[in-house]
Amino acid sequence: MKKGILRAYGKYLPLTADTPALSLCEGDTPLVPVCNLGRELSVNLFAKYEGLNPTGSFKDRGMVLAVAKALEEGARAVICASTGNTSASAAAYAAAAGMPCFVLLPAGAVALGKLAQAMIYGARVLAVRGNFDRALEMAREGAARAGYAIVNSVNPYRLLGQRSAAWEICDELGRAPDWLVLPVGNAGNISAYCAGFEFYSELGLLKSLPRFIGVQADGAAPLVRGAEVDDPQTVATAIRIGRPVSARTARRAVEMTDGRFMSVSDDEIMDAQRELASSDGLFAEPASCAPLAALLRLKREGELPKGLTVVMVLTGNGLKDPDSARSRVRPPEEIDGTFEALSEALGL
Ligand code: AN7
Repeated sequence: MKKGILRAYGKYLPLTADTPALSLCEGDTPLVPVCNLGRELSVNLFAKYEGLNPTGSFKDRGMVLAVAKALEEGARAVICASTGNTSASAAAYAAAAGMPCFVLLPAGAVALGKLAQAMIYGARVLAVRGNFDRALEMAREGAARAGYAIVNSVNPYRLLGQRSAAWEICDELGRAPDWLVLPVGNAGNISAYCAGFEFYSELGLLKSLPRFIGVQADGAAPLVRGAEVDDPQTVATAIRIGRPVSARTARRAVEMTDGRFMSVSDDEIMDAQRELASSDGLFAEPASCAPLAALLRLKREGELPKGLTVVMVLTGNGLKDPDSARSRVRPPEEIDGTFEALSEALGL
C-alpha cells in the first residue's frame, strides 16, 4: 500500500515529533521491465516510472519533505524557480499544507501541462523574461529577503527525500543495478540517487554502487563540456539548464562509480521518446527519454556490454508535454462518419 515517503522511509529522514505528516501518497513507483527495447539492447532493462507520482514527476519525493519542514519551521510561504516540474510539485504540496506558493518560470519555455498544474494548484505564477538559471538567482534572493522557504534543490530536504527512489530500486531488485541512467539538469537528482545508494551501502544493504550515466541535451550540456552554458537550448525544456547547482556532487557520483556524462541531440531524444512509447507502451516527457537515447547510441557504437541490469529513470510523465510529442508524429486522418470511409481508410 502506498503510504507516502515520510511514512515509508521516515526512519531514514530527519523527521521530528513536530514534522507534519504531509502526503499525497508519493513514491512507491513501479520498476517496469522494458522487455522489447531491453531485448533489442541485449540488457536487462527497467524503467523507474517516476511519472506516476502524484504530480507526474520525481520532484514529489523531495518536495513532500521540503514543504513539511517549511511548515514545521514556521515559514510563511514557499518559493521556487522551475523549468516546470518543481513548480507543479511545490504548488501541489503547498496547497496540501495550506501555504502560499510563489513560482518563477522562464517565460515561454515551460511545457503546457506543468504550467497548468502550477496555476490550478493555486500558486502565484510569474513568467520571468530570462532563462531558468536567472529565475533561480531571483528566487534565492527573494526567499532570503522575504524569509520564504526556497524549495529548489538548494534546499537540503529536497535531496534527502529524493534518495528514496534509490532505496525503492534496491528494495525491489535486492541489489543495486549495474547501471543507473538518468537525465541531468540542475544535477540534484543524480546527487540524491548517489547519496541514497551510498546510504544503503553504509547500512550494509548493498555490496556495490551502480555506475552512473548522467545524460544531458547537446544544447544544455555543462557537465559534459566542463563549462557553464550561458544560453542553454533544447526541446527537453525540463533540463534546459546551463549552471547546475549540484554540479560538484554530480561529478563526484560519476567519478566515484566510474560512470560518465553524455549528451544527446534533440532528434535522438524525440526518436527515443517515440521508441519507448511505441515499443514498450511507456510515455515519458522528452527530458526523461534522454537516457534511452544515450543507451541506443552506446549500443550502436558497441559500448553497451551485454547482460547488464540497467535502470533508466523516467523522471516525468509524457502527458506533461503533449505538444512536443504530437509535433513528431503524423496527425490523425479525418474521415467521414460512414462504414465505407472506414473500409477505405483501413482497407477492410
Ligand atoms: C522531467 O522542475 O529543474 O538534474 O525546475 O523535470 O535534478 O535538475 C526539473 C528537472 C530531469 C533534471 N527530468 O533533474 C525543475 C527542474 C525532468 C525534470 C530533470 C528535471 P535535476
